[in-house]
Amino acid sequence: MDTYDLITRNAEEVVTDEEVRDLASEPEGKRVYVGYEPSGVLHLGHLLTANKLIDLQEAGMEVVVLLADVHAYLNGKGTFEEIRDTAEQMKAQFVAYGLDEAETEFVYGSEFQLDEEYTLDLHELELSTTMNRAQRAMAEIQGDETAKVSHLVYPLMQTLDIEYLDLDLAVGGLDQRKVHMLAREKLPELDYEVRPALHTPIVADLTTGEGKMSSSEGVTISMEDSTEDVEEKVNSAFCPPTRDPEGDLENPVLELFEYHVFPRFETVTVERPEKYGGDLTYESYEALAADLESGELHPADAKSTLAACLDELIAPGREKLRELRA
Ligand code: IYR
Repeated sequence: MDTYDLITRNAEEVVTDEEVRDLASEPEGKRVYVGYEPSGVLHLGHLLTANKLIDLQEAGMEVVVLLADVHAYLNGKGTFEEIRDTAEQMKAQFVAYGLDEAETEFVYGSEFQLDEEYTLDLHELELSTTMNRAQRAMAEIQGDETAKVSHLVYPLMQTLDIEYLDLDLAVGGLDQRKVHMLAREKLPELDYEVRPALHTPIVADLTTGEGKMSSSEGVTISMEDSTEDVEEKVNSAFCPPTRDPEGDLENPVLELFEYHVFPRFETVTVERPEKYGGDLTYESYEALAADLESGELHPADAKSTLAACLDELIAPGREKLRELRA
């Protein structure tokens, strides 16, 4: 796969394509990051951006994972001590999942976000950004709670992170796009460079095929799930044999194959008894999706294969989490 295709595979959008093509022409040593509010257990939402980081590492880029402790604090996720503990566990799970510890720079936000220079830049941004603009940037991150002043500071800090971590590309789920657009507008006002952004899709809820899969709403799969939990959740997933003709509903089973399985497995084998046609081996998501659509691959067989693959992907992190909690 060529470098641009590897960098952008499974991305929902890149801003701008031209800037990302530039990066792809000389990826070595370019710094890219995802920031995560520490949370105790990684779920598929985290793993989707982690898959992108693994692609970018493979493309020769330097990967930075920001453990955004100050951001989590500003977003009401607990006391600072609780958040720090959770961040340690989160880091261990990322490493177990496949982010090479030696090649990945894990940074706590509090390591640089409390410095004087950062703080003064932050105040400058506070002065030039309307409350309305900051609030709009946070709409998809903040949840239902009434906005606090902390929620307005949050996207301004996320903007500065891109400069202070000396990044060439910001990566995040589509829910981060408004913050990244704010950053593109604001960084030049402080005489800092504009950086491109790459956004991964938001995967639909497992059971309904609607909306957004996350740990707070709907059903997701996390590092806490046992093999049986994974099987049960995948078995009850929405999986119409053909994609919805109206296009409103996603097929979450296919999405998981596309965003979670094929990026991490060279081939996927569906085991079937001889009397049902024997095993099927796929080298690409497209081939599997076509067979599901044509009826060659039964949804039940697709699901059992998906459950086995997801279980294999989360097993090392699940083991790590067990150790940490023992
Ligand atoms: N807003 C992210 C967390 C976060 C991301 C980045 I990129 C930062 O620089 C800081 C925080 C979230 O919603 O989890």
